[in-house]
Amino acid sequence: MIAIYPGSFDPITLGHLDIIKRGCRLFEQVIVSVLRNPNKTPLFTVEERIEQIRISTQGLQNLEVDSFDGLTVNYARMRGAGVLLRGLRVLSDFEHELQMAHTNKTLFEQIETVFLATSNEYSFLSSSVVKEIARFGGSVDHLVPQHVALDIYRCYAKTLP
Ligand code: COD
Repeated sequence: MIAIYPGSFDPITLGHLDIIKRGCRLFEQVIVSVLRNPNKTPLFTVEERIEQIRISTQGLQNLEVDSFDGLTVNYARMRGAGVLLRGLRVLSDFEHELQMAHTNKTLFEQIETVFLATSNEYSFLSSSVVKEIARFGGSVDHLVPQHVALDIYRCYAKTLP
């Protein structure tokens, strides 16, 4: 079974990475795919995020990194995937994720959404939290892979006066 793990990954965090590694143990193939979203102004370009994910996931044999635009279910259908993999952290995630899962099911009957509960130590972690800490000069070394932390510091150093 092929599972798609779709997301923004701006940037990838240790929470994402934990879901990816666990997903790779559950499914024959996992495709981590970055949404090309023209309505958002991300910190990193799609190409930069793909590269960050590739470096972070080296050694995972059944993993592919890709990007997509449009509806996730259309992309899943095109890639022959039967599962959308998602992570759950808090109750508010659940409401939003359940709505998305139901909506996706109305668009593509064969698709199943599989939720993995966050590992305890990452339950507070999101890409937004990481960016907020870094923007105000804090350390994100314990929240993202080391090479991603360096990219983030470089990014914010550029924006400082
Ligand atoms: N622990 C566990 N899981 C985590 C953690 C953590 N610390 N951090 C994030 N996650 C999970 C998130 O809950 C999510 O499941 C996934 O990782 C990706 O997170 P993000 O924040 O990088 O990406 P999202 O949630 O912004 O991605 C949203 C999509 C791009 C998948 C969604 O907007 C989408 O499908 N868009 C395409 C248009 C579409 O098809 N719309 C119809 C659906 S209603």
